Amino acid sequence: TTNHLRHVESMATMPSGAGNIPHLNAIVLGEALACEENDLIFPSDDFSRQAHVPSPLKYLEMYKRSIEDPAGFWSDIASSFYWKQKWDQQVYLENLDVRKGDIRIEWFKGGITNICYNCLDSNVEAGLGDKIAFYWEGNEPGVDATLTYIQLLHNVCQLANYLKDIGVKKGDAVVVYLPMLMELPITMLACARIGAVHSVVFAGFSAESLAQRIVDCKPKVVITCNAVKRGSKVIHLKDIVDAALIESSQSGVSIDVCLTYENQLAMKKESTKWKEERDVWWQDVIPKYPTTCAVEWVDAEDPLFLLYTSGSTGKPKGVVHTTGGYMVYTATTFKYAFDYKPSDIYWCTADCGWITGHSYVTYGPLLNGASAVIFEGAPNYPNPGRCWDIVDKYQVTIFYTAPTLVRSLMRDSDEYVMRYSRKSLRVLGSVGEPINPSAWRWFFNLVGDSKCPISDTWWQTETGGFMITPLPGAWPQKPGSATFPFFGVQAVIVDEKGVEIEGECSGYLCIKSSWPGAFRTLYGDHERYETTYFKPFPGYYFSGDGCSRDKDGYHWLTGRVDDVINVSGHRIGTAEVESALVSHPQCAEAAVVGVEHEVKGQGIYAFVTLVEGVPYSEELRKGLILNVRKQIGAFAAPDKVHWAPGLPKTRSGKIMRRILRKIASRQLDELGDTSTLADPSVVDQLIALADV
Ligand code: 6R9
Repeated sequence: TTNHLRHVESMATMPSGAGNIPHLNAIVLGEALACEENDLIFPSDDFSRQAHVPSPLKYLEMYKRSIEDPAGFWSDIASSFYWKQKWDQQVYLENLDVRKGDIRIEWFKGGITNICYNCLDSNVEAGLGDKIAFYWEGNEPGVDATLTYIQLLHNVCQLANYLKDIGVKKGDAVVVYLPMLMELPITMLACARIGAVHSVVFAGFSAESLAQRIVDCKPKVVITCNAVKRGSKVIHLKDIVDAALIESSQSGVSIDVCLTYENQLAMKKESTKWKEERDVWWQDVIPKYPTTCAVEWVDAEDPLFLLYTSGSTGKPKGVVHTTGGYMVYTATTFKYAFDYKPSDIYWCTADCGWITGHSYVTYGPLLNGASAVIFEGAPNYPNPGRCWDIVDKYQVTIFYTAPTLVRSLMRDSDEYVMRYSRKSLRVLGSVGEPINPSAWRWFFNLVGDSKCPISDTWWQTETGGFMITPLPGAWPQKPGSATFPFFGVQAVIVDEKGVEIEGECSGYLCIKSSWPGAFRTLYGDHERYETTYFKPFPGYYFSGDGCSRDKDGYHWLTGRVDDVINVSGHRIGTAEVESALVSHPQCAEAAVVGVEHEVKGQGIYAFVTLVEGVPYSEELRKGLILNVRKQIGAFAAPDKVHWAPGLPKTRSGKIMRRILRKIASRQLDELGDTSTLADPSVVDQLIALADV
C-alpha cells in the first residue's frame, strides 16, 4: 500500500544518529516492518497529513532532541505557558541513583506560576471565554449542563474565596470525596488557585479507606455531596463521609468543616443527615462569594496534589505531584497523544478519583483550551448504547476509555453500537491495563469504523502523564501494543540484575532519567519512595510492570510483576485485601492473587484459612467479602473465596504465590516444583477444595 511505503521511506531517510537510540534501532530498518505488514494498521494519509506529528521521521526528530537536550526541548514548550516569573535556576535537576544520595527530581525550580491560571485565566484572555469547557452529562439521559471557560473561572473563584475565608492556606490539604459532577474539577481548580493541595478520594472507596487517607494527610476541610445516582442505584456519599470522620477523629484527626454539595437529582437536602456545627451546604455559601479571586503564585516545585494509590504493602501510598513539570507534561502529552485540535470535543470516561481523571479530565484538556465531556453515570445505563448516544449527542471526536469497558460492551450486541452514527469520532484511546488484541480490534473496527487510530497510553499515577503511547498520525499500530515512548521518556527493559537489555527482549520496564510529570515523593515517606521505586534497579525508576519489545521496537506491556492486581484498571494491593480479610474474627490467614477475568482483566482470588474449628459456610464467605467491601470498597471485593486448610509455604514461612496463582487459574499440571514446601500435602488439599 502507498501508506506503508510512505512510512518505510520516511524511516529510511531518517537523520543519521537516530540509530544511536537503542529502542529505535529496530524500527529504522524499514524491512522489519514489511514482514509484519499484516499486523500493522496504518493511519490514513488524510489523518497523518493533518496531524501534529505526521510521520515516524518527525517523531524521531523530536524524540531525539528531547533526549539529547531535555532542557532545551522542555523549556521551549514551557515557554508557551504563563509564568509570573521564569525559572531562574536549572530547567531540571535530577538524581535517580540511590547510590549517589537522595533521589531528588526538580523541574523549572524557581519558576513562579499557577496551574489554575493557566487552565482558565489564560484561556479567557486568549478569547476562549465563551468556549464550552465542560459538557456535563448526568446519570439520566436528558439531564445535562455546560460551563464555558468564563463560567468555570467564576465558579472556581467563588469556591477559592470560600476556602480562603475558612482559613485554607497555601500548602494545606483538602480532601475531596465527590462523584463526577462539575463540582469535582471546580474543587480541584479552586484548591490549585490558592495553592492548597487537593487529595481526591475516589467516591467508590469505603468509609475506612477514606478515614485512612484523612488521617494520613490531615486536611483542613473535606468536600463531598449528599448522594449520587449511578445507574439505578443511589449511593449516600455523605453517610460514608460521616462514618469516615468519626473514625478519623478516633485517630486524633478531627475535621472542622465538611462542605457538602446538594445533589438534588439524587437526594434532597431534607433527607440528608446533618451535623450543624460541622456541615455546610455548598449552595448556601458558595454563590455569595465574589467571582474573582487573586491567584496564589507558587513555585514550580510546590505540591499541586496528593493521590493515594496501592502498592505491595497494606498502606496506600500518597503520590505527590508538583506544579510546573506536571502542568507542562500533562498539557503536552494530551496534545500529542490525542493529536488534539481546538475543534475537538473530547471525552474521557475516567473518574477524577483516579490519576487519569486528574491529568486527562481536568488539567490536560483545560490547559489546551479543550471542550471536554464529563459523565456522571454508568456507561451501560439505561442500556449498553449509552456511550455512543453521548458520542453522537456531543459530537465527540476523541474518546478515551479503559479496556474493561470495551470488553464489557463487547459482550452486548453490536447493534447497540451500530444504532448510533459515531461519525464524529477521529481518535480513540485506551488506558488502565493492557488491551487485548480482540478488544482492540472490536474497538477499532466497530466503534471507530476502522478509521480512528487508538492511542493505547501506558502510564501510572506516579508518572503523572503518558509514558509509552502511540502518536496517532505517526505510527502504524499493532493491536495491543502501546508502541513507543513519549518525548523525553527513556524507557528501558532490564533483566533481574538490572542490566539493560536491547533489541527483541522482555523484562522489567524501567525509566532512565526523569521527565517533567514524574512524582517527587510519597507523602510523609520519602524513604519508601526511594525503596519502592529506585532501589530495585539502582539508577532507574522501576515501574512495577513487565514489558517486552518486539523486533520492530514496539512495546508490549505484560502486567504488574509485583503484588499489585489490576481489576478493571483499578490498582489493588493484594496485601490490602488480605488485611481486610484477616481482620474478620474467624479468618486466620489469607493469601490473595490475581486471576484472569474476561471483563475485568484481572479478578481477585482469595485463599482463606479459617480459625481452628470454624466450619466453612456461605454466610461466612459473604461476611469475609463484606469486610473487604467495607474496608476498601466494593470494587475490591474478591470474586472467589477458596477455603484453604493451609497455605503453601516455604520452610522459612513465605507463601508461595506462584503455586496459588496456578491453582487459582486451574493450571494444575503446571504447579512446578512443590518439594521445597514445608508441607507439600497442602497443595492436594487445596485442589480438593477448589470448587467448594
Ligand atoms: C494510568 C493508570 C498503573 C498501572 C500500570 C500498568 C497498568 C495502565 C496501561 C497499563 C498496559 C496500558 N496500565 N495503562 N498496562 N497498557 N495502556 O492506570 O494509573 O492506576 O496508577 O495504574 O496500570 O500495570 O503500572 P494507575
